[in-house]
Amino acid sequence: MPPRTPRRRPERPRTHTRRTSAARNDAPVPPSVSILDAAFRRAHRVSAHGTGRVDRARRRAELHLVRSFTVVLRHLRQAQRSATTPALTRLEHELVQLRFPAGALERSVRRVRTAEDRIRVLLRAEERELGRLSDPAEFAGLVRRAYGRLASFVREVDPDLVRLEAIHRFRRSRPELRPGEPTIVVAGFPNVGKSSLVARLSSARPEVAGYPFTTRAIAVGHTDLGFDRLQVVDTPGVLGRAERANVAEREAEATLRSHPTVIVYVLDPSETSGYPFADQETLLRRWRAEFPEIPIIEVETKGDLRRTDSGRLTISSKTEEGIRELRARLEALLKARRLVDASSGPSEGETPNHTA
Ligand SMILES: Nc1nc2c(ncn2[C@@H]2O[C@H](COP(=O)(O)OP(=O)(O)OP(=O)(O)O)[C@@H](O)[C@H]2O)c(=O)[nH]1
Ligand SMILES: [Mg+2]
Repeated sequence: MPPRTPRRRPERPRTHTRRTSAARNDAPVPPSVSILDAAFRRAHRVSAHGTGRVDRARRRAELHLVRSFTVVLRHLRQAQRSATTPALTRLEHELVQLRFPAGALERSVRRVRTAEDRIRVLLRAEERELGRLSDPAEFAGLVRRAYGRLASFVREVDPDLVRLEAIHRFRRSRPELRPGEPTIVVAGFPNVGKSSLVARLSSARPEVAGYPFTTRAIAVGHTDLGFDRLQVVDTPGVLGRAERANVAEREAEATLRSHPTVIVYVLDPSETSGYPFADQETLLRRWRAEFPEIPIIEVETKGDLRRTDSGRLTISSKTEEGIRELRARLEALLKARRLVDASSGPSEGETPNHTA
């Protein structure tokens, strides 16, 4: 009797690199490492049944292929889904464009999809090839080669998987602005008292501090103004230097472009913010021209420090002066637009203004 060829199982490939100096320095582990590790672990937990030795070996090889490829495909799908679901609102899309290179999300999704397609094609080709083989000794070699190709496809999209995860985290770090809900955006120069006012008007408790750019990203609170739910959005300060705007200022302006129901423009006549009143009025004029379709309520805050005779509503987040009046004006404005009173709802032919 000829000596039996020892049955060779494909070795489970090692996906954990040895601890290199980079790894010791806590360099991030590429996503492909954990994806492939999960895939190969899953593939090697199979038990194959069959009528004979060859049959069983073939079945085992087939299961190794199908299981490992399926796990990888599931991870790639999940990576795309977590970055793109729920579908980005127009504002979210703008915010992502501001924080990431232009077109980065679309590019990464496309590349990961292409990798998925190539992996599916590879799986079919390897399954066909396996069907043509008859020697169990060759099965293991085929699986090993297929694993190698699979690994290289996944490694190729490592940068995209990293990017998709970053976009997913970025989206989670921003408040969920509901497109159908009336939205009040509080905006103005830095350090004028926007966050203090948002805290007075809504459930939000944003950080308040006596220096500019305390608020670096939009935040949302809710209020009811006696009726329905309203979103109150706190924004980073804007200096109005269109070409030199930092990313926080551009985030604030993107929020205004998202078509809120009403803007509350906060001016600080005391100039304790550090910015001239005249410059604050210039930005207000610019925005009025830029957003003619959005109602803007102008308020002068820090009324406990300084007041003017401009005729604008004077408020103070310290003493609460004017807050009740501001609420009443907001309520009247929203009611006039039939957005607040739940019983009336939008009238026929009227499309509610909202952040979409
Ligand atoms: N006296 C007085 N101080 C106020 C009032 N409102 C805000 N402040 C102070 O002004 C400073 C800035 O307030 P914030 O609410 O953080 O201002 P902001 O516009 O959100 O600032 P950024 O997020 O940096 O743009 C803080 O020291 C507040 O305590 C007010 O009505 N009266
Ligand atoms: Mg603030």
